[in-house]
Amino acid sequence: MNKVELVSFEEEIADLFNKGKIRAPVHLYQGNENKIIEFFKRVKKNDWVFCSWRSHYQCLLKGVPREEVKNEILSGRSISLCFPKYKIYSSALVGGSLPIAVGTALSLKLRKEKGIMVYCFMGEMTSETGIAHECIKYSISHDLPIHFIIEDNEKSVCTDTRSTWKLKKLSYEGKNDKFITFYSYKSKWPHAGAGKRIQF
Ligand SMILES: Cc1ncc(C[n+]2csc(CCOP(=O)(O)OP(=O)(O)O)c2C)c(N)n1
Repeated sequence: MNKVELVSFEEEIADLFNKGKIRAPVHLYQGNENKIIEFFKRVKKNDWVFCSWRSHYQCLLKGVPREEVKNEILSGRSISLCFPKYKIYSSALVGGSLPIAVGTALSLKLRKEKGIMVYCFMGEMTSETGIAHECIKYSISHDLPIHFIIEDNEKSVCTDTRSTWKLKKLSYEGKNDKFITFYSYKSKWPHAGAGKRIQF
């Protein structure tokens, strides 16, 4: 999927949400298309992808057909999209998917399964939680086949992440190495919803 297709998918979901056709939360992406498309060039069919409540782009880029993703969203499951056949899992709990991603990577290592990677996406506030620090520390120390992608939109719902922690620079900000990719983007959408109906 290219940038135009990703953006138009989110626009269609926003429109459906604002018309009351989706009766559950949606968390939309916008503004990170170039970065996430570039990142997905390295993600193979057999790799695992773990996400948060904001995962439409990852599902589409992992190869889940557009209509399948849309149908799940229309059924009210945008917040925790899981497509086991396509090896993509999401959790709506802050930090919820992280230990599962680490466990998957540990299992791959213990079984000596070569050539399969685990990719674990999270927002920048999630990356400042204890659970993220533990998962990242464990993965690096044990040299697990996992890579964490931290997507920085500066906010946790409506709260500024940097002022919360009184940090000018976040813990993983600027990292771009074997285990971590950190990138920033600005979205036109609110944390949840699409600007017209109930939103956080
Ligand atoms: C355990 C838990 N606590 C609180 C929430 C409510 N919550 C949902 S998203 C969110 C903010 C997360 O911000 P960030 O990690 O930066 O991700 P973003 O939504 O900005 O992509 C919070 C506090 C939750 N889903 N789970």
